[in-house]
Amino acid sequence: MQTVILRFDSLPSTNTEAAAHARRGAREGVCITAREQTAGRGRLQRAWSSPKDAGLYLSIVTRPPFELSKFPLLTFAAALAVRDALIEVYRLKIDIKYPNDVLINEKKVCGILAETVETATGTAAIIGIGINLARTAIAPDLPFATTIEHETGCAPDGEELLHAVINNFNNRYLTLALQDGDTLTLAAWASHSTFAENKTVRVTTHDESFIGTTRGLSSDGALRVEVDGKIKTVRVGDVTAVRATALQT
Ligand code: BT5
Repeated sequence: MQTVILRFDSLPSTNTEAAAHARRGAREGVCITAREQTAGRGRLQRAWSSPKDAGLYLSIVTRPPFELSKFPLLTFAAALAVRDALIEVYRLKIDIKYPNDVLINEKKVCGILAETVETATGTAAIIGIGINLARTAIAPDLPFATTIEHETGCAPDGEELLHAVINNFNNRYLTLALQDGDTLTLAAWASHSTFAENKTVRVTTHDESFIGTTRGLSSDGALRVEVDGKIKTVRVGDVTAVRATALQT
């Protein structure tokens, strides 16, 4: 994928802008970035804190050559790419939390929002990535969030990280597009996420909340969670780690 970066000072959301470009026929590899987002979005219309020059806010237009059933794995490919980039540039120890968070020291440094958009030339997928660079990226009311500045003690170079994320996403995307790309991507995700196996987690969906133990990913990318000896398959919702002490109280 050949990337073209379109830079904006301020946008409501780079994902919304990228979707508009895709509808107008933008080709795969168009990457929208903004110095700030005034209406940055997470899943379920949650807000993504995006103050000026405090984070990387980018959205890549993809036109996947594979079947729709593989699309959910784009989020995994993006999380793996962010992990690759953070290790390459900052040598940080990174974890990935199901389904769309990249963590440092158990705190969220990056969120990913993959969305599909119907266009005249087929379904495009917009891969939105937000990474907290400076301490000012997050308000104190986000205790489970962190920034690269906080973790490294240095003001980060967003430009170097932007290129590392794009290059690594290209590689992970090429892998996903292979015939056995789903298997390869799921295996890579599972080997780099402490959430894949044997982790006690709380799962919260719109209609239930339960605690169980993770038992890997299913072939379509759902998280398998064992509860009272039975496997529940989690496709949507929030997953958080539960500490042993929290279970006792
Ligand atoms: C996400 O949603 O984590 C996806 C975030 C995707 C943001 C990128 S930025 C570029 C592109 N353009 C957009 O408009 N979006 C994408 P979710 O899993 O629903 O998490 C949202 C929750 O994370 C919020 O409800 C807050 O609790 C928390 N949060 C908000 N801003 C944060 C930040 N900057 N860092 C860490 N956590 C944050």
